[in-house]
Amino acid sequence: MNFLFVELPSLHLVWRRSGLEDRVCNVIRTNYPKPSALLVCAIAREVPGVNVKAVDMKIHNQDCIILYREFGYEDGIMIASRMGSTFESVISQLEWADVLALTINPASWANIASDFIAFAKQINPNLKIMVGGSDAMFRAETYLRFGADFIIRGEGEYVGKKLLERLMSGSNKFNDIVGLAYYDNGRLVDTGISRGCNLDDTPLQALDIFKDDIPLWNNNIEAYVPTNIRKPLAFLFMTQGCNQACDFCTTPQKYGRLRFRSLARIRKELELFISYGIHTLNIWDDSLSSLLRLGERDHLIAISNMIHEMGFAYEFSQGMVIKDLWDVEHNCPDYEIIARLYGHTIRDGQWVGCYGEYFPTEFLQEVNTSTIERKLMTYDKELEVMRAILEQGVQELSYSCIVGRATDGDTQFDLAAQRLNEMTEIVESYGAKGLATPFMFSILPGTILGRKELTNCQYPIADFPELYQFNAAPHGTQHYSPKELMAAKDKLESRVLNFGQCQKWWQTGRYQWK
Ligand code: B12
Ligand code: SF4
Repeated sequence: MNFLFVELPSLHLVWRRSGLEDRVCNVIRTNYPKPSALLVCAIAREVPGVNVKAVDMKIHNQDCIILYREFGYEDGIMIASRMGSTFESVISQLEWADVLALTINPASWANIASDFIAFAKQINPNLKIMVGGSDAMFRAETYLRFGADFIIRGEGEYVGKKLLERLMSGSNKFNDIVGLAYYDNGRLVDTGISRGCNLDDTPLQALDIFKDDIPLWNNNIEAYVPTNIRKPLAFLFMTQGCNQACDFCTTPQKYGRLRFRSLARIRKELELFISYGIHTLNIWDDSLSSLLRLGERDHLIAISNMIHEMGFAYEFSQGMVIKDLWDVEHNCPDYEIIARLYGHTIRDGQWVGCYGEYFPTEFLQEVNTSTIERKLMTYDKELEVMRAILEQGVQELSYSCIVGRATDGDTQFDLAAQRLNEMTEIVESYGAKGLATPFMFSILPGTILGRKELTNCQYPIADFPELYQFNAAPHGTQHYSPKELMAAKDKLESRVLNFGQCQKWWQTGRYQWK
């Protein structure tokens, strides 16, 4: 059986208004290792008789921008395009395949997925199409209507294998496989969400399948990797799930409770990276520091020691739960753990240890951030943790503010601007680079909020999925219409980024350091 994984082209969303410059309204990220592809391909090839190929359409042909849809948005139009390889460029792979696998995590890719599924079925009507990821698993019927045959709900480790085995055997019985949605004679069958797999049983990332792309994995997430850090880089996940329950986040519903990998398993993955010449990591765990709350302090320290011993430079691209870095007993930052996680040395002329992090402050527009989410602390304590991290000599820090909650108006935006600038000043006073990245609050399927409020948006997800990606406003607030909210975010950006940074961001969807 021939199994093809396709990483679809990027979304490129432009807001066009009369008399104003066009404005890119989404972050565009391309040159990174695709974690879902690397894992799903590894899962598939564990099934005897399955041949695996993969194509990353985001990383190639980035000059190619093809319009696929326009829609009215406030006083202008949104122009939605695909950026990357053309559909036509994968015809021969689609003809070769028996199974097509897609991962659709961000909802904003839904219409690209829909068009690609239709295209793939036209090229090869016998294809079985499987789609997983955050958006597909929580909007399974939408993706089945697009033409997908199976939706993978939750973790794919067991589901993926079982499903492929069943298809290989010619069986039509799938209703005993937990983690699937599909139509059986027009009737929806939903076997629930698959969560809680043993992370040590997960196969290693299928780097060999992407070996030609590895040299292109040279960009981290916000702006650029410092020049003194070796490229290419790899993505590393050592835990899965989360025991917190922030109401805007999909992770707890998607993966369930926090679990972690053994040191031996992590070491194997790191050895694999080294064998491909990779010495830099983007650590993407949703809440790595929550190991502390699980009573796994020693494990966290051992992980950090091992990564250092093995000579890796790394950044915490998803950040840490800031509150976990606070020593409650002594009422100060947990200096010991911060030194372990964020420290570095120079070995043989190379940076070994932490060079950067995303610092998830999230709701700086609130006077008391700690009342918004359990994972946050008061602003002054957050700053203390930030200073403690900077003392370790990290080179760059990005920090966010999620704006556009129902109560947000001018006062909140002013406070956000003031605090983001204050943070930049602090970061720069340590000789590091700071980058403020305000995000638009979006209510997503699979979140606590989504269950209550998804249908109240002026631009519902079913019709306008492109707007659900943290940089466009599918809704307004009590004080702003969607258009005014967009303007407020632009103004905030112009207050916390310099002219060049704003131009780059608004014109290309890419951040840059000052
Ligand atoms: C790493 C990450 C990124 C990376 C990589 C992209 C990616 N993988 O999607 C980067 C930084 C590029 C990224 C960017 C964005 N992201 Co992001 N990202 C994540 C994060 C933290 C982990 C996802 C991941 O890679 N996990 C590891 C892989 C292995 O797991 P997985 O994809 O879930 O796959 C497993 C299963 O789902 C299943 N599976 C999936 N597909 C398939 C297919 C088959 C056939 C099978 C069998 C199984 C299967 O099996 C896999 C193994 O268990 C998630 C949060 C989360 N915990 O999910 C957010 C998340 C996916 N991101 C999100 C968003 C919104 C974005 C952005 C739009 C944010 C922004 N404004 O910039 C951008 C857009 C992406 C882009 N390229 O421009 C949202 C999506 C929510 C939604 N429904 O829209 C999430 C869920 C975070 C959140 N806020 O809740 N992201
Ligand atoms: S935002 Fe972070 S801490 Fe909160 S539920 Fe999601 S993963 Fe957990």
